[in-house]
Amino acid sequence: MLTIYSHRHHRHHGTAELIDGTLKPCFEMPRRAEMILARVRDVGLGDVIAPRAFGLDPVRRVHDAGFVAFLEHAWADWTALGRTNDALPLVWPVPSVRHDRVPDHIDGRLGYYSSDAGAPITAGTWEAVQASADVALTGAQAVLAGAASAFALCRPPGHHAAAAAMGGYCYLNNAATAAQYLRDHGCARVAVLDVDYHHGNGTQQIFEARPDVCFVSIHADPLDEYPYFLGHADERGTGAGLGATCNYPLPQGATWATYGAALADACAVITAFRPDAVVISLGVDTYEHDPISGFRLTRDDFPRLGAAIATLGRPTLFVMEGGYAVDDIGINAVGVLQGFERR
Ligand code: OKP
Ligand code: ZN
Repeated sequence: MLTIYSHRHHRHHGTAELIDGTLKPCFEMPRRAEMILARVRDVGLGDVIAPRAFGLDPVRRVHDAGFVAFLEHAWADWTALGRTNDALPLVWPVPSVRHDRVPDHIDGRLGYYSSDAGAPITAGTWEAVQASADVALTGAQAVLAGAASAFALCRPPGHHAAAAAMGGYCYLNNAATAAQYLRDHGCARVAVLDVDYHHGNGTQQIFEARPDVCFVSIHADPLDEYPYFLGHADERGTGAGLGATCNYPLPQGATWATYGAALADACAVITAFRPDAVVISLGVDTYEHDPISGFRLTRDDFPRLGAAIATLGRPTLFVMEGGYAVDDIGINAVGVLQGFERR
């Protein structure tokens, strides 16, 4: 399997995140991608290539132009005030206030364009974020060119990013950008299967009203896990997209017995959709030793996950999302890819 990787992800390295009421070093760190790349090379998964530069047009197919411009200029706007620490929001437009005026001040803009304080902007964030989108797009292009599968080793991740909001370590939605690119270049129907421990709220929001991109997600019940406000089983899509969104919220402590059953059901839903291509939002924070998550998948379960995805029998683009047990992230992420190829 071809891997697409950009060293430019190193340009994004947040200092701290607010967790349990205290500042801790960011769990989403450069070593995550380094460990996955090392494992790709160790097992000889296949060639590793750098991404091509696609520019921002394919990104704006799923993101608001004002939001993209905000991301591009946020660091300059922040440092223009003499600030040198990571840029973080501190005030948000709750539903009862106005959303029709975009603030000029960077503090207002950070809140307007975010869902939480979990996505710090640093000097090199925009460069890394653009590279991550290019990694996903280069993977989509490989699949369009006839590859049975490809691995977009994206960092930072993307599935919490909505059309006009960053959040949850995510800035641009790499999986959604790739899915839209597949739609724009010959695939009539595309399925996104999100297996990250956290619900892919951004991806769901981007596609929920559309019948041409189906979104299926298996994740921790939002009643007791981030992102809290989306991911319930009764969210089935809206308008023309009704029926093309499917959520499997699972209880804390879920093991393969529970997870595998949900996955089999999810695969049946995707097969019935008859997609021309499948995009996997690949998070391995479902792992039993993940430091911020509550499922109990083992190292041996990840190849099983890949084998189940292979039964879909469609061209498949894997897009890296979460996973914070950094010492084992390479074994687990590449384990999924090996399970997919071996079946
Ligand atoms: C990003 B991805 C832990 C707080 C979690 C944000 C998590 C973002 C996960 N109790 N805060 O989906 O892996
Ligand atoms: Zn996650």
